[in-house]
Amino acid sequence: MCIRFVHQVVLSCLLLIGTVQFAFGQRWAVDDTFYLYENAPIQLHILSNDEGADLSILDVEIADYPLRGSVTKNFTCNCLLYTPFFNFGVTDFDDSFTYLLNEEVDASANGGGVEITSLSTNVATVFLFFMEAECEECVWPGDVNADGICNAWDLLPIGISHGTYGYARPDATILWEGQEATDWTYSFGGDLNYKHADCNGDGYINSNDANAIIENYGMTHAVSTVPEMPYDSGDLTITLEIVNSSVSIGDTVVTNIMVSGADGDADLYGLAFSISYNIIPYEGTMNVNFPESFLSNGENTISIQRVVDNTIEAAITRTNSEFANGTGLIGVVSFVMEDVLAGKNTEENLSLVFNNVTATTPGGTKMIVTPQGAEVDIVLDQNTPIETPNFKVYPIPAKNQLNVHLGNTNAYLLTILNNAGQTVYSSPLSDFTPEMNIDIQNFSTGIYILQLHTNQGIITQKVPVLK
Ligand SMILES: [Ca+2]
Ligand SMILES: [Ca+2]
Repeated sequence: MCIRFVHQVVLSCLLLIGTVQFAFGQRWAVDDTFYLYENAPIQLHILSNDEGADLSILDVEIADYPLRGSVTKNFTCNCLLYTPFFNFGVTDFDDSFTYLLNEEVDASANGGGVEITSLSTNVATVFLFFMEAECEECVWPGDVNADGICNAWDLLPIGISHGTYGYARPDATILWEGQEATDWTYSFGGDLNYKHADCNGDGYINSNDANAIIENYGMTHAVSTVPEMPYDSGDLTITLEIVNSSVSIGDTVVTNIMVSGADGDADLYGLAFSISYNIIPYEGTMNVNFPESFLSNGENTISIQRVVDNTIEAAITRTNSEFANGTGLIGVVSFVMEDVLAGKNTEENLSLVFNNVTATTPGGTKMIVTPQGAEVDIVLDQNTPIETPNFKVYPIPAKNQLNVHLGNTNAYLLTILNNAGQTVYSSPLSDFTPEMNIDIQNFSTGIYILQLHTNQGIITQKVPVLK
């Protein structure tokens, strides 16, 4: 559906009160209050609803007629005349009708309606509403699989159709709105035209179209049906393996994403998934890396990821229309653990769970996937706050140099992690080190985690760096 907001003002010599009402859904109009007398017509200027269009009342067709009055087109006022029947306002208080507009005149509108509610004898509120044109076949840039939401799963059809040419969209943008587009020759395995993968509308499907997914991530629009990709018989298992044997607050948690097929090697083309977690990571540290693997050799793949609430959503797909065959590690999830969720206790485990795992073939079918999550113990006992008198980190935010006053922490190692949980600085400390002046000129803007390793545990301090 193409979004269009329209203001409506109805004028009448019998106008009593006009109040603006921000109506629900697709309705957007101004209420008007009329005196209604039986058999006395009122003028309804419905065409003012259709802002910018030069419409004639000839372009209006009444779709559903009112039950307690009559409606006619009036060429003099270029409006509709509504005439209440005999008992309106006395024993009958409500009425309504709908109308359609000629789409050739205004493709963005398909009509509207009028609701009449009598407040008391002879006084009625008349509410005109405007219906937007149905645009079921429109392209919403980023919602490639046309399921009504823009997210990681939309990357998979781009991988399948990568390199295909078709009709460019006139006046194309990647703004989140329904955009008219001519059907291309090809469709995905389901009833989904390739035009939806050309997010930027240039008539060619390639990695640039994934930018619309990033731009519009999480946006939604209404859909009446969702095209489903058919299933293939190929099956594979995807497993999370947490590398840490136990996890304490402040630790960098590393989890491998492993893939295998029914008989060892797997055939795989694209993969989208979310992983939910029951802990709080340091802001900005939750990350999925797709290192070189049987699926990705650094070429012919595109990937995307986004943290959404307590999950991370990610997708990777090949773009060369050829299966990758192999087994083993295809991704690494890493984060620094800040805290357990409220209500958790020492008996809880860190739990990572796969959701909505979708694997695709080059031909556009889905494969059967068996997802397996992972758990490890959370160790809270070691995390009773360590006394850190005189420990100071400054300036905050830091720019080119970071000063760390160690006080009496007796730390033996200082490390700094980036927001992907990777160690970017490490230095052993001796008992005689009262202060460290660390050159961070090569650091880019972001949140870093400074860790002091002591015999009592790890002291963690967030350090924002601003260039
Ligand atoms: Ca989608
Ligand atoms: Ca394109």
